[in-house]
Amino acid sequence: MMKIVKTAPFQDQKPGTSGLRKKIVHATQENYLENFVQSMMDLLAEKEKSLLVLGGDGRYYNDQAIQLIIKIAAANGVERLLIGQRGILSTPAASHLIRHYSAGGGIVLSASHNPGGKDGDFGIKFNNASGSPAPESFTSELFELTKKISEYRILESDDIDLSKLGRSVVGDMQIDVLDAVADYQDMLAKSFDMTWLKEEFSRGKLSLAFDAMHAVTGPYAKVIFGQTLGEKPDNIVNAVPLEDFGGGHPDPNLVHAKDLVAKMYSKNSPLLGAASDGDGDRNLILGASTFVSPSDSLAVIAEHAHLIPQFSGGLRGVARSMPTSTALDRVAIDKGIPCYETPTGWKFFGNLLDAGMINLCGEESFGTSGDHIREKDGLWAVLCWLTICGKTNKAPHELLRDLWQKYGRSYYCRYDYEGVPQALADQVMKELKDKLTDLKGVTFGGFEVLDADSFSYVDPVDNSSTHNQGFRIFLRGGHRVIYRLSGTGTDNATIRVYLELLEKDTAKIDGDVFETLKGLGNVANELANVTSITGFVEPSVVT
Ligand code: VG1
Ligand code: CO
Repeated sequence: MMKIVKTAPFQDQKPGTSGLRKKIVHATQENYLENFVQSMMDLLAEKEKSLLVLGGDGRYYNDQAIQLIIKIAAANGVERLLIGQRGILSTPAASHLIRHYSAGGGIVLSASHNPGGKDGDFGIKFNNASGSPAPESFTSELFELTKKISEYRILESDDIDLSKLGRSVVGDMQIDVLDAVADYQDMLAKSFDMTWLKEEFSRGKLSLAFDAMHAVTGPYAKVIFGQTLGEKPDNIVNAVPLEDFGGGHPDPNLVHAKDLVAKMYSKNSPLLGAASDGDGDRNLILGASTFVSPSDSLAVIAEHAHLIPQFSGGLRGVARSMPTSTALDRVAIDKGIPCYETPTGWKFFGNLLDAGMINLCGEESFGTSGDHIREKDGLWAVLCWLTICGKTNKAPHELLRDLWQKYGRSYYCRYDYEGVPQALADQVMKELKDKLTDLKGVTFGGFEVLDADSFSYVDPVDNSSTHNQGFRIFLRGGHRVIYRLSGTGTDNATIRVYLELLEKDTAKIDGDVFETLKGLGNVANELANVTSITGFVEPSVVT
């Protein structure tokens, strides 16, 4: 039976960089998720509600949230739901299912790289019919609805058994529980030459250590890297998804993927090391004693795209988020293709991909993908690297060296100041904004400021504009410092400072990244008075 429940609105359901993210205690308040999902339902057109995809990264509260969403969907005229088995889908797999089954969209439950478990975070977002995270026009309208909601509709019914594949009916709605891996794997088999890759593995030319970080990619990695390509099970670690990610932080970087890093920096490491995040859209790429910065990874994939079956028709154009290093731009110039600079967040690539203006894009935050789906795709990026290493007979450090010799090296890293009281973070940004125009021509620690601005973006497809997307400081020599506040955190504010130092002298491209960037890091701190305003002497995380 359908029930109408009176509710009071919450004023804080504003989606951030990638959906709504809140601490579990917050997200599990009475009516909190109900309100958000009902608002989503109110915003969806009839056509979109004919078929929706539903799944999440398996973190704490995933299963309860899925049951709740099923009942609200059934009471709101959704005709069919496709759900991953046990309610689990990686973000790239969800994006693929939406496209593959021509769904009207999908609801993806994930707080991505944020910690899980009872004390961790929960997240929810809507992806549109092309599989892309909903654009800002949708999320801002959604936010407006959440501030006014007064009732929600829910079907009173028993929970659905999501452990078995197959069809069932709830109220007037049909539910299909799908294998979370199968369709995604078929899709990847079209993007890559799996038979050839498998041979390269069996000849010992390719080898991979993969760390699923107890998050969603475990089952995917076991099937794709293990069963299909033949990598040894021992080399696919932390492959059992846990609702608290084993107490770890499912963020694949040098800080949180420590075990993998230790393995790759030891003797007898495999050719490639890789890890993915909570929901499977991020990737970390390592070689023997080598860290591949995500910005360089994107540039290497662009440089060698012709070796990847998905790109056999060539790259039409590429894009990177604004803070991502300019390494990609130089490859694009060499190839004579356009390179677009978008605000942070995958949703800004959607229109460019849909319009066929780009077919490869990425972010410095360990996100890379192509036009096969509309999300970043962790395992896909690993398959790109395996393909490029195999076809060129080169290890990651050789591919990086080739890139830097040809184009110069963008030494790159990001300083994160986490848990900064919101008022202080706002003060850092406000003071910086006020002095942006005065910075021009001033020299700090040997770096001369050529220009400084607040980044705005006009989408070349629909002309929508987005403002205040971070401050860009352009320095003489092609160096940059970028400042922005995170839009995915749930604990006070996080200030992100992105450092890029362009070295064109090939005699100087082998330096240590963090050492090389220290001077620029000090300048960045001084420019924005980070230490004097926040009291943080050092960043909390450097990646
Ligand atoms: C961060 C990254 C951004 C990424 C976003 C979602 O956002 O900087 O590049 O798109 O996370 O990633 P922010 O606003 O905290 O800087 V995750 O893997 O949701 O899916
Ligand atoms: Co993610």
